[in-house]
Amino acid sequence: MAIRKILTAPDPRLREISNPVERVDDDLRALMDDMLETMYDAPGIGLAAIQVGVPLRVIVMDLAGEDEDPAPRYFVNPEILDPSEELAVYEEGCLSVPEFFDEVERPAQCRVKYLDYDGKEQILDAEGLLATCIQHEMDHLEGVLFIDHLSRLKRDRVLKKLKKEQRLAAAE
Ligand code: GNR
Ligand code: NI
Repeated sequence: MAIRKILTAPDPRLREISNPVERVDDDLRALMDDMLETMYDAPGIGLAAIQVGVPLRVIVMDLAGEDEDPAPRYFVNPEILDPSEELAVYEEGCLSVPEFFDEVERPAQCRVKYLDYDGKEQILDAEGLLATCIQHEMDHLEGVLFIDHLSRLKRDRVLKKLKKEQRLAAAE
């Protein structure tokens, strides 16, 4: 396993639409293992493959609390079914938009159809943070960041700050 570098906005690769996985094989499991290790190291509660520069429809997640046992989840080719009309607001953050958090409104519940770590089809009913996190990660697969759900003023302000930080880091 290896920790990979997480891309940060405005890296254009984060705007790519990720491709469906054709087969859940050992190569794909090696990618998922790396993604999980990278996510734990960051630390974060979810990670989409494009965040490490791989444009495949793969997500890893672990919502277990600090004093709970690890509970890794793997989603390959996920599809959202039956999003609820009821909405919920969560304060979101993103490893690709470091040090910025804001509230985003999304369907409170949804169902996800996906392939698991072994390539077996699964259906999961999600609510609360799980539903929010799945939708945040699904957005990554379409090249969408959580700041795209905010006002243009807020989004442009964040992107400008990130650009400046990257310019300063590159000049070191
Ligand atoms: O670590 C993360 N926390 C988080 C908090 C609220 C809503 C979504 C997330 S996902 C984020 C990790 C990440 O960037 N995943 O793409
Ligand atoms: Ni994110």
